[in-house]
Amino acid sequence: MSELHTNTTPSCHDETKKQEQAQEDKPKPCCVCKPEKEERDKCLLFNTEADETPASCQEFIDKYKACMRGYGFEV
Ligand SMILES: [Cu+2]
Repeated sequence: MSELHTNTTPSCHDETKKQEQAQEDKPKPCCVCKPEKEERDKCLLFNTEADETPASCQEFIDKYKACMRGYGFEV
């Protein structure tokens, strides 16, 4: 099991726990980069007036993407 999970909320993806154990070396996207994701989501939440991505949020988006890529996820 991933140590990344010890700091996360328990409801993250309980129903997929068995699958996760089968691929321990690849964490779930919802288990990683949580602070980055939170910042990004917060930013987007407060900038909903435009359809396109607010430029002020781009740095958070990039940070999140870079983090996810570090775990092998393409965002
Ligand atoms: Cu998770």
